[in-house]
Amino acid sequence: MLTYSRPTRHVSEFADAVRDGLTKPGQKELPSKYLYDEVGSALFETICVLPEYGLTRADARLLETHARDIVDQLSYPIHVAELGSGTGKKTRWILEALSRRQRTFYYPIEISPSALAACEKELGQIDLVSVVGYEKPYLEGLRAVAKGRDSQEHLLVLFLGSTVGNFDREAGEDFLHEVRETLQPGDALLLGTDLEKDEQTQILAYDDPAGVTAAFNKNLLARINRELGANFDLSQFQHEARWNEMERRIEMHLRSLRKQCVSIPAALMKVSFAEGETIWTESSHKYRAAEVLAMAKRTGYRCEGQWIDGEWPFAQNLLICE
Ligand code: AVJ
Repeated sequence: MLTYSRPTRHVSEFADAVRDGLTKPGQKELPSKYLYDEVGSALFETICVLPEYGLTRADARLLETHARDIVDQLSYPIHVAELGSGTGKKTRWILEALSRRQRTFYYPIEISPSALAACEKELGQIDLVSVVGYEKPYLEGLRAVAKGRDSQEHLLVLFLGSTVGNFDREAGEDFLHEVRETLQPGDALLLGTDLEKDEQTQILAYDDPAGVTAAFNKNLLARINRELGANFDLSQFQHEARWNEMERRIEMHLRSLRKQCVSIPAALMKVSFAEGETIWTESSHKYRAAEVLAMAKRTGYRCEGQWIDGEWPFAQNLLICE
């Protein structure tokens, strides 16, 4: 029998989430935010350079091409907060465009310490840009940033990479509304949204032939083994990417290849799987350009600009708080 020293807050939160998700009646699930530990974040960086995953390149291309037009629509002085900055690579274009007009503070909000450190290093070197990282969940971090600002300063919030697509459509809209509530009129939200495209292209983006996305997905089980002392046999689970036509989203699952039982000591549980049963680990909702505008309008923004990539349907939406 293994014993554990008193778990840290972070470990017990993870353990609670794992227990909740794996004891759900019907479809088992795990929250996608736990995909991004140090290994997961590194695997995601690799996904971003896969030929099949055009999303990140489209996102970056739009920022590189239109950074000037985007910053021309803002009210000054303005500082930048980014939700889930990752390593912050594509943010450089916006920060450089802003630094031509003013000294800029940049507040990356990121739960992965390794990604946050990389981001501080990558973007801390731009002239006239000061980086202050927050290792916090999105809204908690954003509230802290908003609280610390002077009354005449505006905020530009970046929510790039179609991360909003991880939320169900309704929860995504609620989230935009919550972001709006932490902001002031004239503040801005730059929202990246992946657009619907043909099914084959979408599936391949989440089930690449080199197996990087499969490794990214399975790392969640490896993380449960590492952090919660579990005994998942990774060779007995298979990565699966599905297009859910009704919900217009890609779903990632892990399929149990046989009937099996796994124990997760730090979550005080044993869990059994039927052959073929899946754990649902992530959703990536895909949008229509007009749908994003309607969503923005309902949640308290007006859209000042929508830029769509010509190669990989993806939209950059500049939303201004009413
Ligand atoms: C970082 C959430 C935008 O949904 O496309 C990539 C994550 N998962 N491949 C996405 C992801 C599998 C990605 N987001």
